[in-house]
Parts: sequence; C-alpha cells; structure tokens
Amino acid sequence: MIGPDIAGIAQTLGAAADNASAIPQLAAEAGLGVDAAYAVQAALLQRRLDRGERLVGLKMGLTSKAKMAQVGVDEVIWGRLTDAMRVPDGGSVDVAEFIHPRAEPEVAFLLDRLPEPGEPVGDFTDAVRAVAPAIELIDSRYANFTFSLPDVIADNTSAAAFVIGPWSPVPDGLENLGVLLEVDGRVAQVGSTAAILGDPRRALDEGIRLAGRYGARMREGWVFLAGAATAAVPLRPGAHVRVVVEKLGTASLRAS
Ligand code: OOG
Ligand code: MG
Repeated sequence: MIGPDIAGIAQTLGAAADNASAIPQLAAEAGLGVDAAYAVQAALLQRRLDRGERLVGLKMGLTSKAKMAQVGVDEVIWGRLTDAMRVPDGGSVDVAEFIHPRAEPEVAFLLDRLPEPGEPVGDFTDAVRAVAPAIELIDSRYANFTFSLPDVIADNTSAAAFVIGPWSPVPDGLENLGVLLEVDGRVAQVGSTAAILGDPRRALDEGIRLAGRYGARMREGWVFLAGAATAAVPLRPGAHVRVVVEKLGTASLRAS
C-alpha cells in the first residue's frame, strides 16, 4: 500500500506558513494518522533546518482542559521550536506574517540534565535549571483554526512564535501559581499553572515520554513550553499582550 505523501504534505503546510495563507484540513483525505502526522512534523522541521534555523526546544499542546475545549481535540500533543520563532521579551511581531494568530499564557522551563527516555524525571530541579513566564503565539495553518488531531500534529501543533520572560530558579508551589493574560492592560484570561495537567512538571514527563516514542530527545539548554494554562486570545494589530505568572513575573509582546 502506498502511504500518505509525507514530503508533499510538509511542503503544503510549510508554504501555508511562509505565505500566511490558510489551507483546508488534509489529514482525513490523505489518510494521515498520528504516526504519519509526526513524520510530517519532522519533515517540516527539516525544512526549517535546511534554511539555517536551529532547533532550540520543544512545546507541549493541549495539556489543559481550557485548550482542549477551545479546539475540540482532547489529546496531549508536542511540537518543535526553532530559534527563528523566538521573539525577544517586549519585542514586536507583525500580524501580517501570520494567518490568524492567537496568544496564550505559558510557563517555560530551561532544561538541564534529563533522564533517559522511558525514565521519569526523578528530581525536577536536576532536570530543570530555571522557569519563566512565557507567551506562545499559535497560528493554525488550517482555515478557521479548525483541525483534527493528526492535522494539528502535522502542523507542528500550530506553533508560530514564542516569548520567554526572565528566568527564575524553580519556585515553591510551581503546581499552583496564578496566571493572567492581559491585552492592552485589561485581563483577558485568568488561570493557574494547576490547569497544566494538574502540575506543569507533569508536562515535562509527558513530553519526554511522547517525544521519546518518535526518537526525539530533549537536550540541556533547550526551552520547554509546558502548554497554555488558559484558552488563547486572537492577536490584533496594535495589541500589547502581557502574561503575568505569580512568583515568576511577566513576559510581553506588541503586535504591529
Ligand atoms: C494547538 C496548540 C496547543 C497549547 O498550549 O495547548 C498549544 C492549538 O491550539 O492550535 O500550543
Ligand atoms: Mg501553547
């Protein structure tokens, strides 16, 4: 049997991102299952590496009920982050470079020594050097931000850009810190790090386990986004977005 055209699908999704132009969902028609969707994601990463980008980390998706409900997919997923996706804290993004970007509040981990795949993270403070408030910009390449599980995996879990605030040592009570997402000084979303799998540390265990299944290993010095604590909000031109995480401080970006 001839399988789905992994390279062709990666090309279609990569071009949609490059041109900021939405495409129809494709997994059902192409017969793309979850394993093949991760193969598309790997091919999309290779496309970025071929043009000189560097792999700098990994992100989790749909680790909170609020996110699962917003997009109608209820499985934890993971994607790849490259240096070209990073926006400096307080920096700006041009919304015209995206299709229908949304911002969401996250916590980021700076990875240190990680266990072998299949091993649980024993001591979190050995595995994680520092923690930071973060903003993820997601931008599904599918029309109307509507997709199935394999569609969103193939689309590198809607990853588009990310901002990392100041790093702090792992604080006490990481499992339940207040999270705010503000747009133009107004609170748009309120949540807690507890929304992230009950404890964002669990997202790291899940990331090691899920990515390990596909031979992806995280490395010292990488960034890890644990997944949004609340639903995402549309990013409009001119907006100033700020994420506040209790004990960790803020991360912000401006949209032009
Ligand atoms: C999928 C990506 C989800 C998160 O933090 O839950 C994600 C999407 O919502 O388009 O990044
Ligand atoms: Mg996210």
